[in-house]
Amino acid sequence: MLSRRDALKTLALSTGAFALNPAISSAQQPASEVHKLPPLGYDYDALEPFIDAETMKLHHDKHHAAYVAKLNQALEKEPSLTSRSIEDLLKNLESIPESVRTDIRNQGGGHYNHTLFWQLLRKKENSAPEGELAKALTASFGSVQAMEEQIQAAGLKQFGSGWAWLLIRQGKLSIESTPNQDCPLSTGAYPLLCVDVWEHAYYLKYQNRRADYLKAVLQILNWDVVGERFRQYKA
Ligand code: MN3
Repeated sequence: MLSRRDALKTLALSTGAFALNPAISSAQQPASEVHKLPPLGYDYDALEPFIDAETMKLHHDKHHAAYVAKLNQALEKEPSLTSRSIEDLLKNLESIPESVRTDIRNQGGGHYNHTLFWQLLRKKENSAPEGELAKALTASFGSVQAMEEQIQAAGLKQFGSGWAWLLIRQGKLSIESTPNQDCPLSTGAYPLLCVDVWEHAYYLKYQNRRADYLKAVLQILNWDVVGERFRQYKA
């Protein structure tokens, strides 16, 4: 007898073989593959014990994958949008036909926000902002520690699901939060850093303790990536 797990695996493998058969594949790129789930870039357990492997696996393979799949489904209704990057779509939500605007905002935002979030996580002792970024953070918030406290406060006060952000708005560093999967690109800001505060990001390990989760994430932020985004903005 096949277990349910084996049966699902067999089904997944046979579905994959079906999709790869050139005799039945379409010559055109199907809309369902316009946007792809990017790899996590590290093992599911790479952030233990700060973020557990099971959460990372579900969060990336199920939640993020669902945003990508639903974004692609929405684009099937508006093929004219398939050549535009996710950044371009989110920066210009007003230009999107109303029939798919909410899907682009929610599913597209979910895709962009998570793609950035994975890049921002890394387990490394004593990681901290450096160089121009450190100077700018200190000038704007008083100290790096004060900046971190504000990110934690933004994540805590976001009611329900959403994100906390360090971003540049009108040339100034700012800490904000957004509800749902709303992306600051849509309101003219340039995101440097984001922290997912949806319950799916932390509930398995932290349950209702969002503050503990935020504290943990602040210890595994990849400040090299934030610094690089800051340099790109300045360039
Ligand atoms: Mn999430």
